[in-house]
Amino acid sequence: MMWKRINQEQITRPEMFDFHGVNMVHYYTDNWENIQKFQAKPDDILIASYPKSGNTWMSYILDLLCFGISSESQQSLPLSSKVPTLEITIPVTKSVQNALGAVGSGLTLTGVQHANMVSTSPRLIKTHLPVQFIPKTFWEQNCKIVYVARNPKDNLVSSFHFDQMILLHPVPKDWRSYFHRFLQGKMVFGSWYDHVSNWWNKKETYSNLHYVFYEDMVKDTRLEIDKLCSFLNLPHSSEEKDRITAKVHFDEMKENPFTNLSRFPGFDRTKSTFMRKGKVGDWKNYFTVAQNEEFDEDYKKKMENSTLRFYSEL
Ligand code: PPS
Repeated sequence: MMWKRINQEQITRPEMFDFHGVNMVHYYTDNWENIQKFQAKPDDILIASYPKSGNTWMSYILDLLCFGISSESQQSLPLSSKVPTLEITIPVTKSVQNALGAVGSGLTLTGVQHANMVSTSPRLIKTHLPVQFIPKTFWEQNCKIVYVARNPKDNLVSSFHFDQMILLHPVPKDWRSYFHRFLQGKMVFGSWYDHVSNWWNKKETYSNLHYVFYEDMVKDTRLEIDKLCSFLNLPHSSEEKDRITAKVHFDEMKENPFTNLSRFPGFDRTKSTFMRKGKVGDWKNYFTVAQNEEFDEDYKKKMENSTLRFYSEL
């Protein structure tokens, strides 16, 4: 729906730059003042993650949990229309800009405008921002936040494929150099290590944060749905939770045009596919033995003081 009106010709591969100590691209910083001034509502649910950690999967689960499996919007609206990405700014066609009342100077649609157009209650809002960049309104309103984290090896492999297809990110060079970029934290949205650790530490001071692991979702989706229902105080029947578990299976989401982003114009689909594999342990098909050793050694150093534990195989 929304994506049809994006002006693909104006999407050009950006450069990465240092933004307050985090590597970013302009598509996620152009609207910075308005992002920081964003007004959250107390019942907003923020779905946060490092890129390629299962945010879309979590968004769909929450959409079904909050609005029901047979709601009208399930038959008519793509997930990406219902769950705005807070920090994004993308070029849109003139008719969309006119319809928005010519907000802003360029022909763009921002995640903030999009979020303000969402009329559901609660609103589900997606972000990949590191915790220190989250607009203060979310903390002030004590919004519920779900953070999804994925083991770094699969995260790296998924990002490598994604960056080849997404026009909003710089083109990755070869696998070898991309591998080292990840270790150095030279990724869009910054270092994986900082992202997952800083969000993890936030749990100590902010109780409305539910931290979920992608690997747990793969291992036992139903159990994670139970935990989400408790966190969100959603009284679903066991049967409804079973139905939702089936509906959010990778194979279902891959075939579902409302969840597989098959219409998003910011992708070069000759390079990869959005619903790629959805597996734990795919990294073994890419890491050499030497790379795995280098990765593990570096990981130990970076994460030695963290209580975070990841599983890179099931
Ligand atoms: S994005 O573009 O940063 O928002 O990507 P994100 O949605 O966070 O993560 C994409 C990866 O999640 C996988 N995925 C799933 N895995 C298992 N089950 C389900 N239902 C599911 N839905 C999405 C998706 O395939 C990407 O991982 P890879 O490893 O590339 O397949």
